[in-house]
Amino acid sequence: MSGKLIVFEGVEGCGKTTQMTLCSQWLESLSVSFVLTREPGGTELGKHLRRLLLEKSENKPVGEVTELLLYAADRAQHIEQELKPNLADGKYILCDRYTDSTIAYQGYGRGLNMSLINQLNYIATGGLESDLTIWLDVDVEVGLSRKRGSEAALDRIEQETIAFHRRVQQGYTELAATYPSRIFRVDGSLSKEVVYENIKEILNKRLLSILTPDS
Ligand code: T5A
Repeated sequence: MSGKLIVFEGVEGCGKTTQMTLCSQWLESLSVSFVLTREPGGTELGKHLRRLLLEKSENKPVGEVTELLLYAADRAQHIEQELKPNLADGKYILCDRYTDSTIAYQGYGRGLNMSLINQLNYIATGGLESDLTIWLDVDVEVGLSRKRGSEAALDRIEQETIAFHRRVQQGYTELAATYPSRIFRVDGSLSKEVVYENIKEILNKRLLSILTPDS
């Protein structure tokens, strides 16, 4: 596979979508072939799974293990239909969330068994890791207040307790410390423009310098 898998991670409202849009405009200006995708919901099947996972339903709660399996199913489909073919085509993939989300949310957040999560991540991905992961680090209160300030209603996971979101944040902190050559922390509390410049610097240094030595 000759493309690159670049993943954006972080707690709710950390700015992934905003930064992925800016980065895609930059890649376009460099004539780099890329795709934008996300988990859950990067395939037709995944769109259905995303709705099931994120819709708030008072009388039909989603079980924790069910939730884990649905995220794994979404990922397995995404890998086969989107990630592998596009990587084989040499494309850059900007992906909103990947395996670290499952570790942070279902592992640290829900407290599910970490070796089970790692096994499921492996089954879903066949061992495909990101080439580089940008972790947008913001306080959970800041991220959630951004989400509350936007028009969309909070989804099922966003409505979890603050303690849950803090555990997720702790998960990202520990993941970044464990995988320093893959996960790069960017301070997501800075302005959108500054966050973008910081991400661009990392991408340029780590991935794009081969293609665009002068940019
Ligand atoms: N999940 C996912 C699991 O539990 N396990 C898994 O394995 C996986 C894959 C997916 C949910 O599923 C969970 C995690 C999630 O709960 P999502 O796709 O992340 O959900 O949901 P989105 O709504 O797309 O994303 P977020 O809610 O996390 O928001 P973003 O994309 O991080 O933030 P963004 O860019 O939309 O910005 C939010 C608001 O903040 C403003 C924006 O303008 C916007 O209004 N903003 C800033 N404001 C000030 N300063 C900045 N630097 C700003 N950047 C953005």
